[in-house]
Amino acid sequence: MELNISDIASQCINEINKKIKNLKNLNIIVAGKTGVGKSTLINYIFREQLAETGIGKPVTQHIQMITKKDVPLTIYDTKGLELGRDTQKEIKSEIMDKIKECLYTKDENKCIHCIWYCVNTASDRIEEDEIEWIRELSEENRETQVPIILVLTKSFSRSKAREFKDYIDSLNLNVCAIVPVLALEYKIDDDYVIKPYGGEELIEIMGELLGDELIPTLQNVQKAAIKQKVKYARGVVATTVTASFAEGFAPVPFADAALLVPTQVAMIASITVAFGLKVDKGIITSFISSILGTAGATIAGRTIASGLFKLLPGVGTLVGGAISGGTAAVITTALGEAYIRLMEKMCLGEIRTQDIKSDEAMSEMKKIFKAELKRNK
Ligand SMILES: Nc1nc2c(ncn2[C@@H]2O[C@H](COP(=O)(O)OP(=O)(O)OP(=O)(O)O)[C@@H](O)[C@H]2O)c(=O)[nH]1
Ligand SMILES: [Mg+2]
Repeated sequence: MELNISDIASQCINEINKKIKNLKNLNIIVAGKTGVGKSTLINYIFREQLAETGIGKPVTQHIQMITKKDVPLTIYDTKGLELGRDTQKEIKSEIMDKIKECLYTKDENKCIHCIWYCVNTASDRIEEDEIEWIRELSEENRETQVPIILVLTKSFSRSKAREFKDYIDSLNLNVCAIVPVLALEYKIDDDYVIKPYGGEELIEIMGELLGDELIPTLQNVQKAAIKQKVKYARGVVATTVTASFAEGFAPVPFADAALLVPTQVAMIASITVAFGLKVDKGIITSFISSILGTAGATIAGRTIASGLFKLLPGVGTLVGGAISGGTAAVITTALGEAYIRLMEKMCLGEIRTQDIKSDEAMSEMKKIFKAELKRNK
């Protein structure tokens, strides 16, 4: 039995595209007075600089819809909350209409899943009219139950943000969470810079609020919470392993190690989609080649097995020359973990796409894979 690396890479790409096509659309309303930092927040949290480069289209007088091709996300940006009571009332009913309209179509892809209301921490106050507005909105939203999150924008000072949060907490507004965020680094003079933060917390809370079917979308579209991506991807690995190689797994002969491939292809595809990076066949090919330690286009199942067992002393002397469920699980976990590390490094800019074929990157992937094999065995 021979494995064709190019072939497997193609399978991965197909599976990735299929999964991307099947992602549900996530729909979020972002509200708040002008200048509080809504657009900056959107660009910080989501990939593709949505607020700058997305296509904005007015849907009602005060609501603009932002979308971008190949991003399964729709943002409704509200305009005019600072223009006084009458406009605020109009915006509230436009929001409620939107929520209800989407509910009635019963189209999951159109439902409003969450509202972010933005308040500027730097201004140090939430105004009376905003408090009223949030109370009224949550009252009208009592049956529709769209979760409302208060985002404290421009939280340059963490301690000030904490105080502000405590104060808003004490108002007992009917909201799911209050999250301080700094969406853009803040420079104090030339010598002190506060880095953006709050994305991890906001995405973690979103993950708790959204239904399971929207989590892959959330991970795909967000770029501000790498830890959350890693956590989710580890979950994918764990689920794959338990679902495929738990008890009852019929041992696979060494030479047929390729039988594990479809499961592993699906796992790699899910992880890729969660990271939302542009991954092409070249990247996958390099990854597989480095893991298998081969520069050739094909590799025999037996060669892989013996190579692996060299890396796994003790497990190599296997029952009847076959790979057991336990070994399949160890190998698949190590594969998943190594791929997650690769994705993470690409997200953090530690490995650039064009460098992936470099000896350095390849040997690093191999090193991670080996270490994971040892760790999981
Ligand atoms: N340093 C820093 N500046 C911010 C942050 N958030 C917003 N700003 C700045 O505040 C100004 C207003 O931000 P926007 O994101 O345009 O505010 P907005 O709510 O979209 O405003 P409208 O579209 O007019 O309603 C811009 O100059 C931003 O650069 C932040 O987290 N850090
Ligand atoms: Mg804006």
